[in-house]
Amino acid sequence: MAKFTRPIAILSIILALAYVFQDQFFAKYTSPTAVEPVARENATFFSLVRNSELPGMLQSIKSVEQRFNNKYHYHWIFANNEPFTDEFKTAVAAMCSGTVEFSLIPPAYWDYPEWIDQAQAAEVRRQMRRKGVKYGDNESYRHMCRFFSGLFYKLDVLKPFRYYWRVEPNVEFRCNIAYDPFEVMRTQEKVYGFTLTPLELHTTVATLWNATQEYMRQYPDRVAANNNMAFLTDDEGQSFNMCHFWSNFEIGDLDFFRSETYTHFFDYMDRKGGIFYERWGDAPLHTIAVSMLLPYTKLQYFAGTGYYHAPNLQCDGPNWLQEQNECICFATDDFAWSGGSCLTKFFDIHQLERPEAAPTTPYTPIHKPSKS
Ligand SMILES: Nc1nc2c(ncn2[C@@H]2O[C@H](COP(=O)(O)OP(=O)(O)O)[C@@H](O)[C@H]2O)c(=O)[nH]1
Ligand SMILES: *[C@@H]1O[C@H](CO)[C@@H](O)[C@H](O)[C@H]1NC(C)=O
Ligand SMILES: *[C@@H]1O[C@H](CO)[C@@H](O)[C@H](O)[C@H]1NC(C)=O
Ligand SMILES: *[C@@H]1O[C@H](CO)[C@@H](O)[C@H](O)[C@H]1NC(C)=O
Ligand SMILES: [Mg+2]
Repeated sequence: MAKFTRPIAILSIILALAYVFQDQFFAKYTSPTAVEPVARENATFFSLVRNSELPGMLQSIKSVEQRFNNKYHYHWIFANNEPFTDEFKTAVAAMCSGTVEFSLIPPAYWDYPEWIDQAQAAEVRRQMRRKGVKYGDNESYRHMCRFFSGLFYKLDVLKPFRYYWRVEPNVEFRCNIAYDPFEVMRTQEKVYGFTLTPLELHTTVATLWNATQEYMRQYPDRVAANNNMAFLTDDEGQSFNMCHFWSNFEIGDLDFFRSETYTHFFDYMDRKGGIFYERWGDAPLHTIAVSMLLPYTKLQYFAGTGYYHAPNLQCDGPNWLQEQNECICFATDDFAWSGGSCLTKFFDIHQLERPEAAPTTPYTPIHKPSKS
């Protein structure tokens, strides 16, 4: 009997080992994606999101994967001020083609700084509620704005990375992105990439422009030459025209945000208290920072992505490109170059060549300054 059992035992062990390590043994024959590996940049996706937003997050991931990331498999970081549920983590990990990481935001990053008078902040929220200001009475929204303005880039999970691409729940890319925007950032030495440029609600930023001018007067050496400040005013600096880069889409250089140049600006603005006493958003704060502290050549407009975040859509590619990139959008629905958008101003003031198919209408001021 021993004569037979020993070979059978050995065979069983070999079969068991083969079963356990089958992925390693057979991957190169069976993997459907056995193609040349695509060069990847030092970059990650980044999403701040709540457990309750899981369906919208999955929809955004699906869109990003289909339109871009299925070729690259970039890492994706999800951050939350509350622990993610197992349901959230499992579903999201299954939808991402790259590695995923979940980050619990330190409580101090989702709290009031000690110089903020919380009773005054609560009073402002009550007033804004009476006036019907969007998100005006919303406390968590302000923590979100402060987190994106001055804190997200300090998270340990982002330390290993140079570039991030912010993705919110319920957004879509309605065209294929047939190149790597991260590669554009690195090779063209860009610091901040944007798509849509709408107007801010002036009731939420009543003293932001004053604070900005004060900063420029106090720290003239920090204001970059060839900057983008003209983008933000239609009356030679007297007032803010409400133009800003819509930060729900942004691709940025984390080394800039982590630098003393940026953090000095953020700390100054944070001390002013406008995030809580008004409703300064991360979008105008990022926009002012990159427009003041950098030459405009560091800013990159990413055309033709079909990016959609309600209610605005970018659909500005020429027909041939829309076909090539399988766009599901119509140029007639494009917001990027429309009269309600500030994009024409960005191209006009810097004498940049507009993308093919973009309208040639020059910028005309759209924000009516409030005379109060
Ligand atoms: N974890 C977490 N994420 C939030 C919270 N509030 C907003 N967010 C996220 O912050 C981003 C901006 O919020 P959103 O509701 O889309 O604001 P809007 O685009 O200005 O209307 C989205 O990615 C949200 O998922 C919150 O209280 N907790
Ligand atoms: C606060 O704003 C968030 C969006 O950031 C929204 O989802 C939530 O419903 C708002 N909460 C209140 C109480 O209005
Ligand atoms: C990626 O970028 C970060 C930040 O600049 C840097 O510390 C890190 O060394 C880079 N990693 C690689 C692999 O180049
Ligand atoms: C802005 O500053 C000017 C003086 O520089 C002042 O007259 C004006 O009241 C300030 N506006 C606000 C809204 O604080
Ligand atoms: Mg949003």
